[in-house]
Amino acid sequence: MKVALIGPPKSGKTTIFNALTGQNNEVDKYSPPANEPNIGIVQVTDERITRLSELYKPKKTIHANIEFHDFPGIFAQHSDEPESAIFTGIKSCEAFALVIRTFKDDELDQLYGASNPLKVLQHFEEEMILSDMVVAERRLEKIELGYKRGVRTPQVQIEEKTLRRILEHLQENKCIRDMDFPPEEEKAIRGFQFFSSKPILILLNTSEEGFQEAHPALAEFSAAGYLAEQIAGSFEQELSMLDADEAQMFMADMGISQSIRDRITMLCYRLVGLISFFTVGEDEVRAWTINKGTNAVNAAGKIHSDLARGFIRAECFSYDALIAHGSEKHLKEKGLFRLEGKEYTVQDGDILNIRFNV
Ligand SMILES: Nc1nc2c(ncn2[C@@H]2O[C@H](COP(=O)(O)OP(=O)(O)OP(=O)(O)O)[C@@H](O)[C@H]2O)c(=O)[nH]1
Ligand SMILES: [Mg+2]
Repeated sequence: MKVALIGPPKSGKTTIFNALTGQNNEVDKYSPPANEPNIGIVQVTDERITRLSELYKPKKTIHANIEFHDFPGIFAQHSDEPESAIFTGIKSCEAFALVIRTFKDDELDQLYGASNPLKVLQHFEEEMILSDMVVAERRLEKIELGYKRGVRTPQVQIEEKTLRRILEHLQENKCIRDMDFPPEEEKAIRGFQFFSSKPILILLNTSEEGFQEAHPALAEFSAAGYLAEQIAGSFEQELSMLDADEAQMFMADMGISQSIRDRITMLCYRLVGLISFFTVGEDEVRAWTINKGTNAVNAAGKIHSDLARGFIRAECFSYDALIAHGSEKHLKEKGLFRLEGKEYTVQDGDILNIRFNV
């Protein structure tokens, strides 16, 4: 999964990115916006994988991971072009983490206005909505032109109908992520990667002193249904440069119980509605990431398209049952080793072995 760190200029995106990835990219108050995003991969901590690895002693253990893309500040001026490379890059990510500055800095206040988290979110959503409107309108104009030339396939008609519905929704100043789409509509608009269709996590970047109290905006974001978290950005960046024991000591002082990686990866999972299933064996123990509600055949396709194509059955047992009973043999004796069909909804912590034939 790819998550984009976005936000106004100088809100601390790169600082938080460095803390997350252990990279050491330049953070600076006066540097001009970067042209390219910084990219880093963060392993998703899951103690279940560690336990499975101890049990199966595989040659290889592969954890799930999240790819973070740290973009330069956006929406500072109104001239941003909806089809710019930066926007295309941002929209190719499945979810956004919006970094909002709450630490005090007189110079940044002067340059970019005093910190006002609620206003920043409102501004971002308005800009995303506007940008999506431009994209939808441009496409509708092209479709109209096509109609005049006699291009009127059923697919284009579904696309047109969906885009009109989207446009109406956007004109009411509402985000696309609040809408529901039947599968054929979802498919017709998937390629647009609309800004306002993506789930958004709010990260309030706070000073070390400010971290001791919950920022008042946190409660307001939660009440409005957003997932929001307070991060002491600069402090976390410094932590990421220490060794584990030292970092633990400083974290305890600040009352932080989990590393920034664990906190943010967990929030991203919740944000997108992700779960993990596992494959195990002598060669490899591996975690796979899927959306909640994914069926067995689509989960198999995540491993390899052949497994979905030739899917016969999924041998399945749960991680919890395995740990409770100690071995696959004991599970079989207890009748906890199941055979599931294509439509079985995979559960978090399922261990799957796909029987297939191609
Ligand atoms: N006091 C304080 N300063 C911070 C914090 N986070 C970032 N800064 C400072 O704010 C400035 C900008 O930080 P960056 O991380 O580069 O911000 P950015 O959002 O990546 O900036 P652009 O990519 O240029 O938009 C730097 O001078 C940082 O040291 C923080 O938590 N506390
Ligand atoms: Mg930056």
